[in-house]
Amino acid sequence: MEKRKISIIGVPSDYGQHRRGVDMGPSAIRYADVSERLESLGYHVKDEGDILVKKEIKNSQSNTNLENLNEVLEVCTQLSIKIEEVLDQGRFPLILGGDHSIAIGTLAGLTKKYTNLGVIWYDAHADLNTPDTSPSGNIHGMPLAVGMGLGDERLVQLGGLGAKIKPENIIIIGARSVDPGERNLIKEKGIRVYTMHEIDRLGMTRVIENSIAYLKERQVDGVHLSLDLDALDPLYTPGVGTPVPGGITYRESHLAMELLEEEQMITSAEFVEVNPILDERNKTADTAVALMGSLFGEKLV
Ligand code: 6HN
Ligand code: MN
Ligand code: MN
Ligand code: MN
Repeated sequence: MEKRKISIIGVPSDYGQHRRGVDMGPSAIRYADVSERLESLGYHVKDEGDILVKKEIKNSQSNTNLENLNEVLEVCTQLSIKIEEVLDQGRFPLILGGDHSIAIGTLAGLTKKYTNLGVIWYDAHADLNTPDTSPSGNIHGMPLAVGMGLGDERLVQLGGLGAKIKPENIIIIGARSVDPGERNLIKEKGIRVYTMHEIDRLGMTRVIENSIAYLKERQVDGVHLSLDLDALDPLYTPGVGTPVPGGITYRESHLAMELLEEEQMITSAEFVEVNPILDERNKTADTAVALMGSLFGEKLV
């Protein structure tokens, strides 16, 4: 089988939340040898460099329900254009965050090509807040809602498409910190969620097998993996801004990536929320790259 061509896109943005340092995520992941790892698996890897993110002094006193909206809009607009370009070249977009607000741009770019996109949201959080329900005003808690067409119109209209993903094409895996407004939305829209409870009860194998079967039934034309490193337990990924105990293990996560690879279903991926300032000797970036290895077919024997 012909190995795919991968384009790495760095998005050094920390505008979706309050903790500085996550803008250095792409550097930390590159330092962990992402290109070399994927090239060793036989892929043609092109590092597209970083999306240009202007560094401004953030007003920590600001008290809005949409922190740094203009900066997030600018970053996401550029990212969506870059992704479209990469897709046009027949390459696999591999996006390195940055905080999770960048997924607004990712989804906008992807849905220029995919009209029935499936999304696997691997995260401790649901990221389904709107400005009305957000407890923090941080946009990194909103990208999945924006993808469904909910929330601030300027974010929703990014890329000019409005709603980009159908609620029934979304699967959240690893949730264990869900806000009241998010819980209501999950129920109202019937979004499929595998919380830690289901992962414990079913095991990761069935969680992923069920997810694959579900997305096939939906007849999706592509599947985006949005992997927030805080889905894993902070034991394995301490370098994240919003850690939540009781998370997915390192081994379960590798298994998940391996099962997805076997199915050859994933058509784009992003690894977000790596914050090297909060990390222990680049452990979180190392874990991200190790998981990419499994996602792209690394085998021991
Ligand atoms: N993330 N639900 C919280 C909020 O502020 O909306 C936390 C969001 C975390 C977002 O980790 O990508
Ligand atoms: Mn604030
Ligand atoms: Mn997230
Ligand atoms: Mn999260």
